[in-house]
Amino acid sequence: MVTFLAGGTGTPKLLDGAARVWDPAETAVVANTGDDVELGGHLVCPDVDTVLFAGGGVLDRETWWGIDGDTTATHAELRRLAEEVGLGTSPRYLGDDAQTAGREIARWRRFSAVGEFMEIGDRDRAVHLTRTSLLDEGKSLTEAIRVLADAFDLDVELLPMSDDPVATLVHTEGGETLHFQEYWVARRGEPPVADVEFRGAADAEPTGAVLDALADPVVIGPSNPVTSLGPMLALPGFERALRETPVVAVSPFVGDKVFSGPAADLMEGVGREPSTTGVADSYPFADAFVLDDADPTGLDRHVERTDTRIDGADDAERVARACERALAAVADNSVDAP
Ligand code: FO1
Ligand code: CA
Repeated sequence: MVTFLAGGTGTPKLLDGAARVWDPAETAVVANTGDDVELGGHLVCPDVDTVLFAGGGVLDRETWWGIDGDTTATHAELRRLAEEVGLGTSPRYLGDDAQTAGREIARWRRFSAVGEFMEIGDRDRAVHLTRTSLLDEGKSLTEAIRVLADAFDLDVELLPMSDDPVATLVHTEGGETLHFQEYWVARRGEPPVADVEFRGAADAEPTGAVLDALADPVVIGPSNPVTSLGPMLALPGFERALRETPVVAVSPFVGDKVFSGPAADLMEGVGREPSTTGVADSYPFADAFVLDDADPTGLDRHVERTDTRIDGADDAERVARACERALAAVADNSVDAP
């Protein structure tokens, strides 16, 4: 058995090759839910859905979010209506921190659908509607996602990190507090980051299914340590579980160069060096790292090297094999240890 911790695009890209290395029936994927939002009452889970759509063979692989070839008729009409009456298309926060209908719908991740600031495809929206209705019927997020995983014929076990809401909030140098999606989609990741907070994490719990999955060897793909892994690591008991199992992490950096995304800005914002060294500092529980051949970083933990650029399933398989070697080396060491 092996468990992947996934967020953004890094780990989903690695999963494309993982099926050639580990039996999918023996693979669990724990997905970040810190960047989830409710839009017009529909729960959108971007990091869960990237794994869901990739596994179901329908992911838009240009963007790594949404469904390939999806139409956007409803989204276009939501924006047209809002513009028509002068309401615009900026994010509009809703509600307060009250509990609604037994399910916590907290202000900090709840937005109006007026002028919809994220592009939600028509088929994508059907997934959010189904998920939200399953929650309204009383299912947990874990159960709702299991239903969706069955519908998309997923061959891995896909688990949200928690059934409780957690919201990744970006505090800007300008003194604003923005939900991650507002920072990333509406503001294009431009405002300088002063700090990142995982609202709700201290009161949230990893699910039993997640804790079971963390008893197996863990692979952290080249995801963003702050916004993809940060929300998981902020859950009580999560890091403790990782200390007790072999963990290998793939650096999303080559030295101080990042392949894609906002990782460098966000790491600087939280006071971490935006580099492989900063990644290693973020993962004190990791036993081994997979670094790029060209990465000059030296680490005090086991290192396997390969070309870590992932542009397709063959690249992903090569990086997954390096992860497998790293886990084998860590297992051998613990057997040899006195
Ligand atoms: N990213 C964008 O840059 N623009 C969008 O309009 C957008 C819409 C969207 C809708 C559903 C979904 O699941 C993801 C979406 N994303 C969009 C991606 C998302 O903002 C982030 O890349 C992830 O949250 C980071 O993991
Ligand atoms: Ca460990």
